[in-house]
Amino acid sequence: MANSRFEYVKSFEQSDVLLPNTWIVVRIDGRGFHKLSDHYAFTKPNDRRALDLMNAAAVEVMKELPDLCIAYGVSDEYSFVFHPNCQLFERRNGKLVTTIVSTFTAHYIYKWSEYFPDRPLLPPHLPSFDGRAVIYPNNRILRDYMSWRQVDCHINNLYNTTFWTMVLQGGMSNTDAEQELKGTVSADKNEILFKRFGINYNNELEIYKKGTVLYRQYELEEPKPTKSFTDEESVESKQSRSQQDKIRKLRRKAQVVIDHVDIIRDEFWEKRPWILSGNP
Ligand code: DGT
Ligand code: MG
Ligand code: MG
Ligand code: MG
Ligand code: MG
Repeated sequence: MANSRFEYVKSFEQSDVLLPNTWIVVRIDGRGFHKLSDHYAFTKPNDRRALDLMNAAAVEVMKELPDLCIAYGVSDEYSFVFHPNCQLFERRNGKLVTTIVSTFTAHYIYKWSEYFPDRPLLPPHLPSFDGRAVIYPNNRILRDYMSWRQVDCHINNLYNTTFWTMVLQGGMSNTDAEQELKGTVSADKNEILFKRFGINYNNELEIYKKGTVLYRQYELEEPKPTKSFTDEESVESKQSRSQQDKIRKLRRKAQVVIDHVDIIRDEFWEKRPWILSGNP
């Protein structure tokens, strides 16, 4: 591009490069989904179609961005995780967040009619999402972040399941149900569900209790070395361009799995060492 006397304005742009060698989590969240879910009459407390649509859009994001190594979704939110060695967009915050938000939103809207064939999407009730990037300095803290979201899913789902059962099956008013649930712990809610409605919370669907985790499954000839990645190693192991391209190719070919499992305990991570190691 030719230089012009206007070009100095470029110097007003500020760097927003995220710290190197840290996990990057981009969390997106539906804007005003309380209202949107009412407008399109989502089933309470969980609408399976709405969750499946969130998951389908997130799978497309994973496919389009092979740099992503795992994602976790619950309700109207999704967390997308980039490995510390990720160099996508030179780790620019704005580029990463806006690309994820717009790619997700595009697929969410594109697929809407597949999941809600009887409820056409019409303005002004169009879904949109906000997004933010947060960096986490080591594996432990990244896992604590993921655990935090899954615990949140469990707490909210137990509350919502109990609340809506009291209202929809028990005929209570919203205010009365809310009042009764004030100050209760998990055991109380389990008991209300079981004693009053014969519902064993454990038998609720895993997708509701645990949320959704997306990761890549590799069907490789031989199992990958299960060496797990340490923080020191991440500093040392600067990958070359060609290494990165090779990894990207492998990731693109891998199948994106939709799972509803515990990601708090070690088992999930030990069984799939490539997620934390970033290899591939
Ligand atoms: P925000 O994020 O500040 O723009 O506001 P909201 O309204 O999106 O609030 P948020 O994100 O804290 O809570 C998510 C809302 O979405 C919550 O009010 C319930 C609704 N929602 C999400 N999934 C479902 C579902 O499966 N069924 C129903 N009925 N509602 C859902
Ligand atoms: Mg919010
Ligand atoms: Mg929201
Ligand atoms: Mg939310
Ligand atoms: Mg451009």
